[in-house]
Amino acid sequence: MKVKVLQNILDANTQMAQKNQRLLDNHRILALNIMASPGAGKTSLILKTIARLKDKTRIAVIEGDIASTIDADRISDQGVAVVQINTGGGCHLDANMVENALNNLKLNEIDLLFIENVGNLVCPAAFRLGEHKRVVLLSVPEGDDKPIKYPMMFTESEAVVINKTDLMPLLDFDLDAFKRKVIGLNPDVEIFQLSAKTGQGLDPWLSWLEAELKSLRA
Ligand SMILES: Nc1nc2c(ncn2[C@@H]2O[C@H](COP(=O)(O)OP(=O)(O)O)[C@@H](O)[C@H]2O)c(=O)[nH]1
Ligand SMILES: [Mg+2]
Repeated sequence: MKVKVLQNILDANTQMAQKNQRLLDNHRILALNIMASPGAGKTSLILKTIARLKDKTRIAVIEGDIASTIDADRISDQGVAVVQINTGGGCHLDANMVENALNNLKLNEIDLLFIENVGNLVCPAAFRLGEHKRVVLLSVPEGDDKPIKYPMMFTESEAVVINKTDLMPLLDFDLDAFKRKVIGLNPDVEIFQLSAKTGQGLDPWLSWLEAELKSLRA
């Protein structure tokens, strides 16, 4: 019985996610669901991307956190439209929350929408939001074994970003082993390695975003 209830919740969420995606498609907005552990660098990557793309791309952000507006304030300081969702304890965003957030954005003025999910390497993977692409960040200090321990996050994503590569010399992160594990789970996934702090390695990530934007508009 419990399984059935959970299934109903997931079905309802999937339907709402499809509705969100239709709305985004109608406005030709590329939406990315950014998922990772707390502190992996989600907000830092969004901020660096804003700094590099905002002159040619209209960007907006939906920030998901259990509490506070700290991240939304950081985004807003850059002059970018942002809506904060506080889940009040919930460990992930769902499609209903995102629908409410979309109602509070000027969709005609957006090309690229980042949805920063709640910091968690487990729950966000199970809930579609209406995004076009799912991106999981893994920062080097978290260790190269995480695809084995949290496989769903890696099987459900279209892109993996290895962040904090500037810390690589200090740690024993095995980059090749990590990539092998990720490709073993998800052979078609895009893998980027960068430092959201220094900006090193950012160009392939930006090129991928620009190509995705272009293909949505083609
Ligand atoms: N050394 C280093 N620190 C980073 C990098 N990216 C983010 N950080 C730091 O990691 C901490 C958490 O970053 P934040 O973007 O808030 O992570 P979030 O919780 O995933 O949004 C902050 O102190 C950042 O300055 C990176 O590439 N290298
Ligand atoms: Mg954040």
